[in-house]
Amino acid sequence: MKKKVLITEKLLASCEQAIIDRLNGVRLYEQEDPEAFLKEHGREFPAVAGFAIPGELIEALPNLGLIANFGVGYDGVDIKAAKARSIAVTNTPDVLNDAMAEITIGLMVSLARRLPQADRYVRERLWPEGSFPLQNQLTGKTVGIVGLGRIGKEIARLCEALKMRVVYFGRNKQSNIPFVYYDNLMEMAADVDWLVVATPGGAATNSLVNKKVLTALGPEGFLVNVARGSVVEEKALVELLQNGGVAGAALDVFADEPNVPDELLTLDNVVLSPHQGSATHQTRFAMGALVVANLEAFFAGEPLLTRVI
Ligand code: 8YV
Repeated sequence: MKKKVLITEKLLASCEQAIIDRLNGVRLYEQEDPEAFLKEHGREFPAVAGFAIPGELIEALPNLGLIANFGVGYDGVDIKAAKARSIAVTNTPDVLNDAMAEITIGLMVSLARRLPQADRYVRERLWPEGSFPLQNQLTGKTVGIVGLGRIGKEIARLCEALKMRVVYFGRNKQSNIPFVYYDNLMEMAADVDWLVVATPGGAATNSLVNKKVLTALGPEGFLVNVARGSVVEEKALVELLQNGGVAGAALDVFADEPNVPDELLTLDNVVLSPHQGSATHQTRFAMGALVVANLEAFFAGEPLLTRVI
């Protein structure tokens, strides 16, 4: 099979370069008329690399055999369309667990201790006028993790190091896990101080953290979302943050990112982050290397490293 890879969107520069140099990569997003380009060249590509791979794109690539997804979450890939044509899909698991856990703790500390406000307090020279108000602490609090997968487990480990009590919700109780399991998310939300969302996105988890769950979390509860905006009912969250129904939220992901609801921008009880959970040099480099390794394995006829379907 002739090596040729379609790069569907802007990826890490070094990853794109490796694909271009070693696998005849072509950037779709740089084409003047991507539709016309696909019409003319679509059949030349046995593989794509990217993270938004809708059904129409899959259709425009009649000889596609591999979708190498840049990211652990592959909710941007039309899995049904890929399955229907037996197209393999790979993702980039594990290499981002530490970065994801790190940002989660960063967001929790930022929200509990109001670090963005504290920074402004010093910059605005308010400190000489009096001390910054006392804030919340994580020590001894209970954190409920929604989705105790590879990332969730790493978050749990760091929360334990912060002397928090960890519980979790997921589809199934896991064996050899020392944390209390809830099969009912609303019940868990009612019992915890912090609810941390680390579950995959997609149809199965759409609005999983709905108004009822958020109401159960309550006026003293904090929400952290590092998963996908789709998992949380954003409108309900905004309402509850506005009327004190939830104490605060730290969000790295949004329903319609990069667009963030205006209401969130004016709230003081939120910390906002531009979907940067995995966005460190070392992690993105490792993710890029895994994308390239999967592509190379595919063209060499070897087993794919991290195949999801
Ligand atoms: C990236 C992610 O932002 O891995 C994921 O699922 O959401 C992130 O690491 C995304 O893949 C785009 O680069």
